[in-house]
Amino acid sequence: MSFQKALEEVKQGRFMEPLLCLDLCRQIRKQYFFQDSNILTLKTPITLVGDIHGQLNDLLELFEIGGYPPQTNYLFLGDYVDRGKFSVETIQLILLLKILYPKSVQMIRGNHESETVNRVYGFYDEIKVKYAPAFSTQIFKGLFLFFISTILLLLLLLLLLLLLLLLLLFLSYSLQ
Ligand SMILES: [Mn+2]
Repeated sequence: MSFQKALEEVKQGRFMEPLLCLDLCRQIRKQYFFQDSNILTLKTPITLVGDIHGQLNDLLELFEIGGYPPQTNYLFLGDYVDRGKFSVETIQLILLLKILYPKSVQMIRGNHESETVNRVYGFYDEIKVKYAPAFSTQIFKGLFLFFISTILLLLLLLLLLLLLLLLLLFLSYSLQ
């Protein structure tokens, strides 16, 4: 099944087949999240959307009113999942739109795009209900691994700062 067809399915409230979902995660990760800059330069007009929290019907209504990408450009501010009952469909819908219309869909990470938070607020349990055990962990990790590049970059930056600090300390000692 193509991503275009999957988009129509998810719009009807049917979550993606596991293998197609994993493929989507892989492609998103490869094409965007490891290459996108940490600072996004965006053009107006752009519609900002925050805190969908698994409310698929609200997201669909929002697109009905505001127009689907690529007709309208969107910046999603994170917190796609948890609390609502359709977190899986919500994140899949947004990721499908991202892969199909990359220039019209930008995403940043909210505090609910995190494994520990998801284990408490519903996303983790929702995936376990919707996908067989053989897939659930992979899908859970897949749907969020793309956000990890930001964390890795931050860690790398911290490490560099630490090294610089050590170097300065070393220099100041050796100059005395
Ligand atoms: Mn929130």
